[in-house]
Amino acid sequence: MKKIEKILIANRGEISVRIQRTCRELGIKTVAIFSEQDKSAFHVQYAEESFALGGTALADTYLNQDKIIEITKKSGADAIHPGYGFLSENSEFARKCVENDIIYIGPDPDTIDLMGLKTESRKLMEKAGVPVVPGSIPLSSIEDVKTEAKRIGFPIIIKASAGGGGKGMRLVNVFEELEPAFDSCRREAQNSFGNPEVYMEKYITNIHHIEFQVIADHYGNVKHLYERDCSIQRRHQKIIEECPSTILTDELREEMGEIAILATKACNYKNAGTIEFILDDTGNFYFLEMNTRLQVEHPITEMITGLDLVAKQIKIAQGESIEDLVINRRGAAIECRIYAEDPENNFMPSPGKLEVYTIPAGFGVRNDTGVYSGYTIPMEYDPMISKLIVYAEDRARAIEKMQRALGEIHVLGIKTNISYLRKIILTDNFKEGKVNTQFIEEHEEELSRRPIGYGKNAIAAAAILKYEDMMGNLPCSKNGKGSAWKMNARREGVNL
Ligand code: MV4
Repeated sequence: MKKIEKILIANRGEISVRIQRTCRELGIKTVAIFSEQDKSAFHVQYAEESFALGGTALADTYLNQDKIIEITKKSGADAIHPGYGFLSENSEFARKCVENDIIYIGPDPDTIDLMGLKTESRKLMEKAGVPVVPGSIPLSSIEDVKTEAKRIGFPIIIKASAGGGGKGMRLVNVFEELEPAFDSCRREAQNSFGNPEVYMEKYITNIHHIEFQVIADHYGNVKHLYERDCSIQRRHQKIIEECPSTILTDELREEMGEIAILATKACNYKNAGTIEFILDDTGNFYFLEMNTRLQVEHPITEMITGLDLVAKQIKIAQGESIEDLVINRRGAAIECRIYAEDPENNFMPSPGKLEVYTIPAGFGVRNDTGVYSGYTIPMEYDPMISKLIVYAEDRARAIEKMQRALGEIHVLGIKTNISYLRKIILTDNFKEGKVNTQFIEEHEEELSRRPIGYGKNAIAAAAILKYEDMMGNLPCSKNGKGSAWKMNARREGVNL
């Protein structure tokens, strides 16, 4: 057992800050890394020590394994937390950490490899008694594809073995579409993952995307921290996540939780992970994949269990047991992902300077962010501004709280999806808990209507505050900067 004293966070933005906050609480020193573009980023300012990666391209910066290992050694950090994205599911990187005597806060490299290849993980899960979607082994010829499609029955979905998270998939409804889908899926698999292997699954319709958070220590103890319902997605991008799921009965929750633990044990998993299931309308559920990292939406699980997942990750990595950990759940939590994008222009990313950014607060409100007022969101990275997380005694109160908290965010200078999120949670179906993966498509018309205005007094106040900040407390003049702010706000659909 080695107490971790200093952690390098191999990431940027909100997740770097999120991890550092727990480190600070635990008395662990933090080391941040940054690209050229991120010189003035919040995660750099927050850390005790920061090192420039010296470049702008991803391969030179957040994906530069050797450089990150070198900085870790130079800084004297004894562990690396990979966050999500970037190197977080890269077994080669995890292996390099181990070889260099650096604690990797995550599972073993072999487990990452195993779960990265979907055909391998399917095989393993099937053997362990975990339900998987009816499907095939790897397919190498079009003859095999045709035979398997006939056996499984349409609709089917062709997936890249090395894929995941919605990339490298082809839905096929009729026999004639098989060959072109197979060819293009193989090509995309080769280009995106460097591995052309594909396989086939029965396509399950009318589904809910339910994932179970699990944690496992080094002594064979595995526990689940209940589910997250991530059914509200747009083009495989999750936008709202919640727990508990509205469609799980206590009985089904217990059954899926047990299967999640079984799946975790089957791959000798250690640290925090997520078992992704699809659940159909008739209560059948299937293992889809395992995410071998901390996930974007982990805070909602923290809110309902009261447990700090990053703290658990660190303690597990330094050899502590979770045997005595009792996991309870209480209330309801919802997360909205606030993006710098324009819902009125096909969700085009809207990077640029956040001239005004007000942070929501109050009872049950959590705002995880890596930006600040005056910061320029770079165009090279994911344009997420923040994750707004609310917690309340039940779902109805959580929705009210989310609506209130969304109204407290005022952004000037760039476009955001805030009004779009407000419209989603105002729909009757969302309020009634009728969410599935088709939700966004089925509500397209309703969600494309004119945005709901921000609180007009608050936005005017924010504009005037910003104006006074720039001009030194002069009253707002008719033709000065103040009216430009108002014009901006009007263009965003606000009636000033
Ligand atoms: C599926 C599926 C239905 N049937 N596989 C999407 C992300 C990746 N982890 C796997 N995904 C899916 N795989 C079978 N056999 C449905 C999804 C899926 C989905 C599909 C279309 C639109 C939204 C979706 C959201 C979650 C999961």
